Amino acid sequence: MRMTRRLLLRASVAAGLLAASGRMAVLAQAQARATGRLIPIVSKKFVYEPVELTLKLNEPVVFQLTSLDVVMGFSVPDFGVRATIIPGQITELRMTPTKIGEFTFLCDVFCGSGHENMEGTMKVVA
Ligand SMILES: [Cu+2]
Repeated sequence: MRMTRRLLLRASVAAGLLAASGRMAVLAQAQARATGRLIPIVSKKFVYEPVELTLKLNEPVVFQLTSLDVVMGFSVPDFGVRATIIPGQITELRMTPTKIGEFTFLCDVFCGSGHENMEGTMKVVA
């Protein structure tokens, strides 16, 4: 009887440890997802602010995109990433620049008469 109780105690301690380590793994994943320099970008017809970004090679960034008026897009074709920006929300887009140079980011959601010229420059430096 005493033996069984001890075994049960051990089993519950082991289960508790497993649950705790599982929670820690989830926390570590959340931290990894959140890692990256935060770069707020505000869009409105038909500009981005800032219109020029300087990023470091291989440094992960998280763009925090907002729109002051209509639905916009934010696309960086050279890095194969894009997002749709909904007014009143912060849209997060992660990217790690893996090549040096000057690249264009642009709106890829038709937003009005100035849409075709809505773009900015992304410099990636060593
Ligand atoms: Cu647009």
